[in-house]
Amino acid sequence: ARAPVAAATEAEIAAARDAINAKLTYAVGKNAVTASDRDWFVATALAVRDRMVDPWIASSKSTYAEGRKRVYYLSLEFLIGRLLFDAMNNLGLTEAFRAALGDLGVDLERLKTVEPDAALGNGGLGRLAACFMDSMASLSIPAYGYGIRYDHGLFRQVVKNGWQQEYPETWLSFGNPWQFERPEVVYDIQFGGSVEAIMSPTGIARYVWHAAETIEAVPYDTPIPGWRGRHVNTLRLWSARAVDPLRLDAFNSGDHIGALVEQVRAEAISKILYPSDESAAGQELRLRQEYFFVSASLQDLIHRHTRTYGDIRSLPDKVAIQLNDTHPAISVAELMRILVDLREIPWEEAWDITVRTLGYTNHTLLPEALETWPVPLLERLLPRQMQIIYLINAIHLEKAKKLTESDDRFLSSVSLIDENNGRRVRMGHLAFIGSHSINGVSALHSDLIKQTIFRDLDEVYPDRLNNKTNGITFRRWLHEANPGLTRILVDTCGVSILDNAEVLTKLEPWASDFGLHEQFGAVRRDNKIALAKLIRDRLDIRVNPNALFDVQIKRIHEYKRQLLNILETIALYQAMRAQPHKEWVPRVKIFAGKAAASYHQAKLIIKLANDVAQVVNNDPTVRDLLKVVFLPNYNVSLAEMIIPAADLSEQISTAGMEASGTGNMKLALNGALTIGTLDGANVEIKERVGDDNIFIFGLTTEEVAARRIAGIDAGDTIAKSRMLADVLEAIETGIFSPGEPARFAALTTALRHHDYFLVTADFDSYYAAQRDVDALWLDRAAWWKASLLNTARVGWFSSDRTIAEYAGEIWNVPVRPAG
Ligand code: DL6
Repeated sequence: ARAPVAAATEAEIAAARDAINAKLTYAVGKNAVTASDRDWFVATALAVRDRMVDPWIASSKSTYAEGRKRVYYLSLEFLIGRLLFDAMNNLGLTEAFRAALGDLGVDLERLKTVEPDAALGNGGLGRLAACFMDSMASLSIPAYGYGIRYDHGLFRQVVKNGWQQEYPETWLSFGNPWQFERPEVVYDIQFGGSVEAIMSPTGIARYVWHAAETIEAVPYDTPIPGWRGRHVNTLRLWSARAVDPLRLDAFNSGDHIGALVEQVRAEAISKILYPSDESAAGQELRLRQEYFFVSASLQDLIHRHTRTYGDIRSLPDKVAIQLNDTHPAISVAELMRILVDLREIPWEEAWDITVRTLGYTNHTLLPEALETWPVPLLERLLPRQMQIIYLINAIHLEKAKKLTESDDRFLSSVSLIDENNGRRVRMGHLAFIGSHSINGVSALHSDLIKQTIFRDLDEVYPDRLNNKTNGITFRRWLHEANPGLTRILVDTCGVSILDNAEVLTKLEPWASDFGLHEQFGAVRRDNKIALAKLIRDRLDIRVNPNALFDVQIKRIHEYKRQLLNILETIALYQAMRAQPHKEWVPRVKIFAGKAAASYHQAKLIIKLANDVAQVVNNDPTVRDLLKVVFLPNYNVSLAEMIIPAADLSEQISTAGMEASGTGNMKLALNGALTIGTLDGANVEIKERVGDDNIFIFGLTTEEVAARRIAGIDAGDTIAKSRMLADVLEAIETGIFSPGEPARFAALTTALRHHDYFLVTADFDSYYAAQRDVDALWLDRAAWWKASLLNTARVGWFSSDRTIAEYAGEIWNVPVRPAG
């Protein structure tokens, strides 16, 4: 497809060619004859990186010169994916580099596939952080992303005989051309030991932490250029290093392994990303990771601040720190320790500085994902921080008592210490109390956190809770992922859509235009052909590009209800078998996503999807009418292939459980129609695209809550639905697991008895909504009108809008859009 931007000039192409050649020769050490695709990729990436350095330095210089406030985004996850097209697109280099490589006999699209995905995140939360980095740079906000440079990102998923297997992922094994190592900037990170109270004539003067263990944090910087390359920010990821590379005495005495033990322990901190999406990994190593990156980041930003402004008291005026979920929540105690113990600032003043500097974003209501740490663990690992948490809690409870003197329930609910489960520190509470702003990530989610987990804290600290509905960067999820569609949008709405997503509304008057429908259809078809080829290459399954591509791509979780989708697939399959000659809408059901390694139900859902695929895809009765595909190893790059090819977007979580979702936004932007519940950001998508252009079904949040209180009687529900009963019976009699009918008993038993996620309750309305989808699909003009209106009306979900809201309402920093 033609790129949506103007072609490059001869001079630009020649300059790109020279730069790539020079890198290939002098940085990679190869010539054109011997160079592999990987060598060409590295040479190209290095040539592109060079173009970022001047604006990077200029951005930093002007931030210092103008005394601008900086934003620090602390996130344990950055799911950035590949960077080559991001960088080239934002710098306006794509066409020059494509042509230059073409002159050198190299295909840029092929090079793209050589770059490994930087999968330093589990899912939505990490991908949001990556979109935010792009938008902060595009809005010229001086910002740093701080995180961990994991040696191994999210595991590689292999599906063997239908079962998920996990293998380590090795994104760094061929080096990383984007990064700048900064070995000269190293911070000591300490753990354990004891706390000494230094006495003065009037009592305790101060506390000194004598740590037992020190490790080093070494930063690696990746420049993040914004749209049109005007501003370049830094993603600074910390790597853990032992102070000494080995214990020489042990080595010399012949203990070659023992000599390395302490080093291995130190370096384990940045070894691997925890593959846990929605549940706190109750591991000591996880807490060590969290403190490691918080301590390094705070030391770094305070060093930068005091070097520039001298006085730490001006921190809230010049610095905003955003905590991405509770993973960096220990920042509250650590910043207090730095201010009180190291800078000798009185407690009240230090607390005021801390609260005015910090903001906290909550990303989930799921109880298992709300981090808590055992008090004894914190006391052992971070003894001084634990003392500070006690003191924060004592002052906080005094304040709370003034509201409700003797209400024990209220006080135990707002306390930082959960006394019900063996004394644990509630990290969400710590982040809440220590921040001036606490936000949810969609309107519904923000309402729900106010009514549930933070209801009582909101009474003590009113006016802190707010909403910032998530967004996505259109640069990656439209311009780069779907250049064909972008070209049409530029031709129809004008080139300013590249700068301002809201301009997409100019498409609305054309929604019924037959010519535009044809163009949209042609691009979608090309994208579907490309995806069909990928499916054939990877799975040896042939799918019909004329069929409706029905897509559910996200982490596998019971609340996301891939199981509901599979049950509907089985029902459809049975209906097709019963009436093979009816006019069916041909469908390809596409699933992709990873399950946490220890999450057995989720892994069983993957197995069921694969087993259903096996039976359906090999049944001649349904021929080309129904195909089921489970694409292994879902990651950012695979999402970029699937999303532009999707006709239908499955957003079917149990209402009240998905905080926001962002895949829902990416798919709607690319023109897929949503079938979904009134959950997360689906609610706002519906408000914007209009009721006629989305398929909503199922229980509402209130109805879900009422059902759970009343006690769910799935047996009753199943008895009332012939179709659902047949589907369950088919699974239980082993139609999809011949010879092993009990294989999926853990799933069907859960459905028949407790069905916490209300799959059975929503089944009939979901099946009916899917038939509405079929009906609209058959009316091609109506379908394309709805598809166009989705694209036209979701401009608001740009992460530029989200970041502008954070900037104006939380961080108090100005934005300067590039366009
Ligand atoms: O806010 C980003 C993303 C939301 O879109 C998803 O709905 C939500 O599930 C996800 N939350 C997490 C929570 N993990 N922890 N802890 O990943 O955040």
